[in-house]
Formats: sequence, C-alpha cells, structure tokens
Amino acid sequence: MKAKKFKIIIDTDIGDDIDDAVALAFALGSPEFDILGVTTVFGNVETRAKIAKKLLRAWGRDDIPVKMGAVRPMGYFHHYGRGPVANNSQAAAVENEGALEDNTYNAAQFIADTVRKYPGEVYIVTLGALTNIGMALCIDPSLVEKIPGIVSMCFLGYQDDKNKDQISGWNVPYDPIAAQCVARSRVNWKITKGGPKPGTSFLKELNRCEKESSKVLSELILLKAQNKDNMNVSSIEELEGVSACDLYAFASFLIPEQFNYLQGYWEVDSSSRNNFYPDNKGPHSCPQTNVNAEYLKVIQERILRKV
Ligand SMILES: [Ca+2]
Repeated sequence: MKAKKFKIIIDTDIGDDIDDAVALAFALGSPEFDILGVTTVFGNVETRAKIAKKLLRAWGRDDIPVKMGAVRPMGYFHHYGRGPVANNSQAAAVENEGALEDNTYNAAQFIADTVRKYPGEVYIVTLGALTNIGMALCIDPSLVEKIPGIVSMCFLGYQDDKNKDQISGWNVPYDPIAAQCVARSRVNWKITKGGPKPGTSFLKELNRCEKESSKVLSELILLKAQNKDNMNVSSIEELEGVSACDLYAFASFLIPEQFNYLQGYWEVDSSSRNNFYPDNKGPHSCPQTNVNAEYLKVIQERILRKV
C-alpha cells in the first residue's frame, strides 16, 4: 500500500531566524510531503523568496513554485517589546541571484487557487506571521471548508511578565489581526511548539557533507550566527546547535502523538492576548507536550539526506 502523502503549501519568513531554513530542509527530506508551493511573508519577502528558491534548487526541487506575499501585517506589529524585527540576516546568500520570474505579491491568491484545485487535500503550514493565509481566507471564505488543516508554528499561553496576561509568542504578534481572522474562521487549525535542537555533532556532519543541499544550509546557518547573533565565528562547527522550532510544524504531521493535542477553540484579540477553551468538538488543536529528544535522530538523517 502506498503511504499517505500530505499536499502542503509552506508559508515562511525564511531569512531572519534560521529555523525556517532548517524546517524547509526537513520537509524536502521527508517523503511524506508533496510540496505544492512556498510562499513568503513579512518584511523583505523578495529576499525571503530568493533564499527559499536557492534552498529548493540545492535540493533539486526547482519545480516547486515560490510566491511572494504580504510585506506588512493586516493590523500592527504587537510583540510586547519582545523579539526582533526583520533584518534578513541571510540576505548575503542571495545577493548575486537574478530577479524572480514572478515579481507579483500574489501568495494569498496562490494559496486560494491551489486549495480550490485540490479541495479537501491541501494543508497550509505557516512558519511566520499569518498574514497570507488570513488574506486568503478573506479572498475566499469558502476555503474554510476546503482546507483540511492549517498547521502553525506559534506559541500559546505565553505569559506577559508584567500584566500576567495570556499573550502569544512567536508569529502571532507579528500580525494578531491575521491570527484573529484564522481563529474566527473556525478552520481546522493546529498549533505546534518547539522541540529539541540539533547540536554540534550534527553541525559538524552538515559542514563536512559535500552535497549542495548541505552547503547551502550551512551557509545560511553561518550567516545567521554572524549577522543576527553577532557571533565572531567562521564555521558552523563552532556553534553549539541550531534552532529548529519551525520544523516541528512538519513533525506534527508525522508524530502527532508526541504533542498530545487538546481540541478546543482559540480566541486571539487584536493585541495578541489569547484564550483557549477546551472542547472535544472544537476545530483548534493545542499541544500539551514537547517532542522528545530521540526524534533528533530522524531530523538529522532527513536533513543530511541519509534516508
Ligand atoms: Ca519562521
């Protein structure tokens, strides 16, 4: 029997933090995913698209379309003073790349069109702000019935230290209005949370691997360390590890049992405070536990193309 394949669109803010690139490499190395497109969101979406294309090309997957999406959030950036604004730490990796074939900002339309082409089959995996998928749901509200699930890397239940409000961590605060659009649409929505990160031994192996895919990923990891973390390093072998948070959005398809999902309804307000109301019939899934460290072996094998 042929194993089930998940048709997915990956929506990403690749190019600032490094976990998007690690996540994309993991998805490319996972035979369970049929990647129909990559869309970029937030800030310099052109640089992000070029980085995504470079990674896809290195994996021999130039056939996967890359679309630029929303530059700005629907509402306003609200992050309680936490976190960075976009700085495109990995832009140097694509400074000699030519112009994109498609220079329109049509990610939301691409998502809507692709979902309508395969109703009930296309999952949207969001690794950044939810602007593109929020806009797609505004363009065509019937997508709610046609999307089997949106899987998002973002944290719930993050406490604001000062006010003790239940606020949201990464990605939701970059566009709380878009997150509200998604929540209120009542589309099936699964949230993921981070897990263990690959350490030095993985980075050594990656750095010494001659495959083009490993070279490109190594280059991005080094640029991020130098330009975002301001580290004075000349090789990724000097790093303690690499963040892989976004990758767990893909892991949630493969090992859902490790997240112990609770069903319910998630409400997000315009300043990204949130509440989760458990309900067995609810369309939203909230993770209760983290992935255990043994899964790192699978992650590393897939990224290093050993399987
Ligand atoms: Ca991301």
